[in-house]
Amino acid sequence: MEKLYDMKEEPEKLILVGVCTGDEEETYESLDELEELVETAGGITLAKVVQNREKIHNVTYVGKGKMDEIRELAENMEAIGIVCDDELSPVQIKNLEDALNVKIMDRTLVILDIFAKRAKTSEGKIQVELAQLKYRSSRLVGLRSSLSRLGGGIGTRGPGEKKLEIDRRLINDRIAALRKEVNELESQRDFARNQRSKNPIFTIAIVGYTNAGKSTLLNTLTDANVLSEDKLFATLDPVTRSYKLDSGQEVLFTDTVGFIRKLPHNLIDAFKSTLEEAKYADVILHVADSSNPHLDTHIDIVYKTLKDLGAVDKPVITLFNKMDKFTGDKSVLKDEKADYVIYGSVRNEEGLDELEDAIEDVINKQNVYVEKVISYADAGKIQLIRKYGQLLSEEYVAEGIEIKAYVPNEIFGRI
Ligand SMILES: Nc1nc2c(ncn2[C@@H]2O[C@H](COP(=O)(O)OP(=O)(O)OP(=O)(O)O)[C@@H](O)[C@H]2O)c(=O)[nH]1
Ligand SMILES: [Mg+2]
Repeated sequence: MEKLYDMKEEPEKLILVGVCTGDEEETYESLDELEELVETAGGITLAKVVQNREKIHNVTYVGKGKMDEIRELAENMEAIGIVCDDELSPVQIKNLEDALNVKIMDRTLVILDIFAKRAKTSEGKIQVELAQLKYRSSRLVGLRSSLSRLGGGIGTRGPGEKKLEIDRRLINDRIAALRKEVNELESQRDFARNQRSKNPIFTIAIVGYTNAGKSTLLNTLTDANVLSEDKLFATLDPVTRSYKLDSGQEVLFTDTVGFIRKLPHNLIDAFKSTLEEAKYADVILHVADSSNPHLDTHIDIVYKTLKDLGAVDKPVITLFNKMDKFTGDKSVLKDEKADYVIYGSVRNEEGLDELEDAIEDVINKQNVYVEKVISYADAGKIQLIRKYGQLLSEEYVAEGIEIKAYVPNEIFGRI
């Protein structure tokens, strides 16, 4: 996994801490992923500690005994901090800080740090900084000593390497200003969406777990030139590109930020308008990485996130991607919630024809069949059908042009 920062300073040496409240496998998977996140943010994992508990400790995250163990481990290994795998409350941070005397971080802080580094557009930067400051403002008491301990490192950098504000009053001013900008951007996006919905162009939202190959797909189909890399969260800003299907119909593809376990709610809030692309799409194109050993968990998380975003009751096409790297038996690749399942490799351009067939099929199911003679005076309407629907045939007869076509409801009304 590529690192985000050129480390001028020593990478932060960290101990990861998780609490297992039931599913042991899930706890370890999640910790492995946290290790990847930490590495991406420029840290080094020295050890992983798991505590089995009925539930996460309200005020100290782990129990007393575990805390002593972690303190000793941190001393012996010279760790400068710990990263807990769940979002810590202000009280938990404060208590851990007092008891362990090292830098206290959590999964959310690490994800926000990566997002800050990745943000490229001004919208992305505003959204990330807002999420970071909201996280920070509610935890200032506990965090202050943690963050000043080193004066830098994970959790202290905003978009553009800018140091995040520490002063409460300044933080609140900045949050208010950023929120205003986000609201403005949101209404612009709503406006653009409204304009789009007047043109009944069929939209396809590409969603999936981070690193599944979403941007690679968009690039392959449309020469979109979106950054696609073997990194977590390579894409933050939504990109929409038009594409002409074989039938001649035009559709729009939108690629956005990938999903992950425990996606911080501050991020979901700040990125709401971006993430909502899925909610307004006509179909969900779910890209999954078949070669990932945790595929099933990833699929569950994608559906859970879609539900949280209100993107439900839509046809779903699942593309099991990276089949070139998949070595097992295909029968284990299952997605019972999907209406269409395709196996392919975007890198080798395999499965793209089937994908297009599935899209055409979804479209045709939503379209209405028309057989009609259009007068020569209205011939312009045929252009409309070509663009938004599927013109099966046209024949010139005495009264006009006799057409057979599939068209969206809106167009049906207009002809
Ligand atoms: N082997 C293999 N690798 C692929 C395939 N498709 C994409 N990749 C690689 O997977 C990595 C991630 O691809 P991206 O397209 O950036 O993934 P993404 O889903 O957009 O990821 P985020 O933007 O981080 O959410 C890149 O290194 C791609 O080259 C494939 O079919 N086979
Ligand atoms: Mg991407």
